Amino acid sequence: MAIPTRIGLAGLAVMGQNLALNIAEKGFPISVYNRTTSKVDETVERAKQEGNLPVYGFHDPESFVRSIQKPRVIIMLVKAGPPVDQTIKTLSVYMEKGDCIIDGGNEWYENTERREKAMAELGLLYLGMGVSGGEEGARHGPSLMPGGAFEAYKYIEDILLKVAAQVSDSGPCVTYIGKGGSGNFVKMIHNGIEYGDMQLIAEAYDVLKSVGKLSNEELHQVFSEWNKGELLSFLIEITADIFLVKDDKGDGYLVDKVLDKTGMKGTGKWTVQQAAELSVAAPTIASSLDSRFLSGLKEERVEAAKVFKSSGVSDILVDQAVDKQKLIDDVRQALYASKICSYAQGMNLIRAKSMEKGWDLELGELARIWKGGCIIRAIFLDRIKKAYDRNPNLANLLVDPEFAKEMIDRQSAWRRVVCLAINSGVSTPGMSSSLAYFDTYRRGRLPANLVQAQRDYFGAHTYERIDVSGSFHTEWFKISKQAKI
Ligand code: 2AM
Repeated sequence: MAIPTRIGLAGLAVMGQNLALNIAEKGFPISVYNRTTSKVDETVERAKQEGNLPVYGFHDPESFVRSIQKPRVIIMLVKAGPPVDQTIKTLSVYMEKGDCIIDGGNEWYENTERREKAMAELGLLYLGMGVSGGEEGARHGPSLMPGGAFEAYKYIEDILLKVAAQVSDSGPCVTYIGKGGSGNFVKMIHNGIEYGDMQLIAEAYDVLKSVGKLSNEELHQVFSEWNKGELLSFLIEITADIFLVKDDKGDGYLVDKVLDKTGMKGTGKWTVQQAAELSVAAPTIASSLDSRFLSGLKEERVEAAKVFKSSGVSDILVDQAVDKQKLIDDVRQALYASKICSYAQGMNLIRAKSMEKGWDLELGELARIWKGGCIIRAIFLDRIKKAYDRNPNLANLLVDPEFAKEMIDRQSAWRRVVCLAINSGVSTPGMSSSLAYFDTYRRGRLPANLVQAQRDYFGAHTYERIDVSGSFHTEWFKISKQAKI
């Protein structure tokens, strides 16, 4: 038995099992532990089946911890929240100064910072590491976002570099993110961006299906074709696959039988809450969250559809004749332009938090480690990385010269799709809010002057002028009553 092992992993649900097997497969003997011991045996059995991988199971926390070489590093993959605290408590009593615990769950970044401080008092190191890529990624190469004690990162850098997804032109999908809870924060924003991507793809599907009347076979072809160009990504690829799957319980395709209610675990909500906290506009991500909320109101929506139908309003308002090929091409461009806006919002959220916390995060490096392994992996991320390489202080992705050109080239198609959707009564909140974001951001003058005048009118909040510096207040009520037009 290769004891002491190089590293330990506690929490053997599917993600934990797969990550443990991945680490072992890369040549690092690993100790594993789980509260429910049957999962330990299951993991050891899998390790045997999958090529006699060096995975060593333990049923009690003490022998588990002691089996790991010093300084000990243990990755935890348990449910976020109190289970993490309980697992830390169980394991830390057997750990010694200089040992390290890594939380690989989707944890709220402030919990990680609280735990890092508490652990430091015991002389222990702590990392919060975002792990993206689902079960498949965990087993064969995830994108890893470790943040916290740099010294702890260094202990296991060699492991992470091998375990992470490998992208031929840009290396392993891992980097030291930064201090504190930055790894969890970046993973949270990654998930918010993922919400946006999925919503935008769903809207493209809805417009093509509901307005363009494309069949599932045609949708498969369209998405497969898109996956060869600028939209090439994991999510487009799996979307193309979904349209091929026939219903195993009846006629037709399975996607048409799936209930239109989206679940969620919270990271999208946290992203939008953070956007509000940081005063950073993230309308595409927010609209994808709202869409999930509204999707949950299935029964209400079915009733509402009846109310409007009886008043003569059907789901699709206008049965317009559309040129299918043109629509497909327009929707592709609308999707791409909307996606740029969504990523611009996510990146700006990360930058704002980085400045607030002094994390010094490198946005281009984040785009690089998202190029493989994770759910939002896409060829497009290479363009984002290059944009930040050209200018690390880029105020917004939209004003990078290359992205700006792409937006200009696509804006006519984008507007046509949003107009068509609006006129057809098909909601496209992600595409519409992306377009509104673009149209707001690119205007030198907004109607905010009027809002500011209203604020000064009713609340004497004062206003600034475009021509004279200083802060001003006007008796709007009195003057307007005296005014004659
Ligand atoms: P279990 O198999 O004993 O339930 C995902 O649920 C993982 O988190 C599982 O490995 C699960 O262990 C673990 N987990 C959930 N709550 C836990 C707790 N309070 N203490 C330890 N592990 C926990």
